[in-house]
Amino acid sequence: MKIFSRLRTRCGHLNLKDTLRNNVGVRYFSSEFKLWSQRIFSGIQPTGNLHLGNYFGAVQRWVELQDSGKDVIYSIVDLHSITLPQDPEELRSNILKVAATLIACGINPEKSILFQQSKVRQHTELCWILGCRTTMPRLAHLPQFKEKSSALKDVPLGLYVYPVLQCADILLYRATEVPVGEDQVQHLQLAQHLARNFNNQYGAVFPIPKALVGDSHTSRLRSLRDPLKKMSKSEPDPRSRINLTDTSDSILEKCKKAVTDFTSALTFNPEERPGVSNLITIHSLLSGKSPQEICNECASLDTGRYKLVLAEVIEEKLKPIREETVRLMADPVYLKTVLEKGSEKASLIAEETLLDVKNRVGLIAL
Ligand code: AQP
Repeated sequence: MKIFSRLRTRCGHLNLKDTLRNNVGVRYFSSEFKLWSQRIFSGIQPTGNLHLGNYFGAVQRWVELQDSGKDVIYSIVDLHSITLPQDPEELRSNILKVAATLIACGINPEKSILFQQSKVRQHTELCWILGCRTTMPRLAHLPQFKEKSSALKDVPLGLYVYPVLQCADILLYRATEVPVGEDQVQHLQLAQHLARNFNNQYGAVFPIPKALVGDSHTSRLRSLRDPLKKMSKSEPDPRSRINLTDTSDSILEKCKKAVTDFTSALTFNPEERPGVSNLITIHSLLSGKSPQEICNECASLDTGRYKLVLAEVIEEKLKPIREETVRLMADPVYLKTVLEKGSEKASLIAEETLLDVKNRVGLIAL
C-alpha cells in the first residue's frame, strides 16, 4: 500500500494504471519503488591537501549528515586518484593526510564508515560489470573527462572509465543519496541510468541514487589565481587554493596574492567581478553572513585591506582543524587502524551486493 501511495504522489496527475502501462511498465515499478533504507555515500580523492572548496563543497555536509544520525559511508577514493599520474610516496602520505583532515573536520569513525577504496576489491569488480553495460559515447560526453583529457597528449583508459568506477562506488553500497558538487551531477546521472538499466533487466537490485547538491556558491569555490577555474587540489600553483592545513602566514600570503580586478571598492557581483566575489563567498561561508552584509560591514576598506580581514577570518576557522590534523598525522598507526576497520565494515556490505549482482548476471553457478 505504501508503495502505491508513493507511486501516486510521484506520478502526480497521471493515473496509476496508465503509468504502469507506459514505456517502463512493471519493471520500472519494481526498480524505482522498492523501499530502500536511506544510505549516504560520498568519496574524495587523495590527490593533495583538502582545501576550502572541498570543505564547503563536500566535507562540511558530510559531517552534518553524520551528526544527524544518517547511515553514512565515506571513501578515500585512491583508485580514482591514479587515473592521473601520482608519486607513490606522495600518494601514500596523502591517503593518511586526507583521513586525518576528515577526522579533524568532524568525521567520526565510530559514526561513519570511513575507508580506503582500494582495500575493498569489490569496487573494481562491480566497475567491470557496469562497464560492460556502459556505452563509449556516453562516457566521452562527460564534461570532466573532456576537461581533464584536453590537457593530455595520451589519455589513459582509466580517466575515460572512472565515471563507471564512481557508479560502482555508489551502487555497491546501495546508496540512496550522494552529496556531490555541481560538477559531479552528470556522473550521478550515469549512476542513475546504470541502476535503472540493471534493475530493468534483473529486478530491484539497486536504489536509484539521488544527488544532494549544495547551493551554487558552495558547489564551486574558485581558484584564487584564476577565478574562472575552480579551486582544485591538483592545480600546480599552490597559491590557487587555501588548504585546510595552511599556516596563518601562508593563508595571509595567499589572500594578499588573490587575483581580483582594477576596482578597489568591495562589491559582490560574481558575473562581472568573479575574483573579489569569490573572496566574499568564502567569507560568507565562514561567517554565516550574507555577501551584502559583508560588503556593508567592510565598505570603508579597499580590496587590498579587505584581504587582510578575510585572512583573519579564515585563520580563525582553520586553526583548530590544522592543529588537530597535525596531531593525528603524528599517529599513523591510529589512522591506518581507522581505515582498516572502515574497510572491513565496507567490505561486508560490498560483498553482499556483489554476490547478488553476480548471481543475477549469471556468474555464479547454481
Ligand atoms: N572548488 C570547489 N568548490 C566546491 N566543491 C568542490 N569540490 C572539489 N572542488 C571544489 C568537491 O569536493 C569533493 C571531493 O572532490 P574530489 O577529491 O573527488 O575531486 P574533485 O572534485 O576533482 O576535487 P579537486 O579538489 O578539484 O581535486 P583534483 O584536483 O584532484 O581534481 C567533491 O564533492 C567536489 O564536488
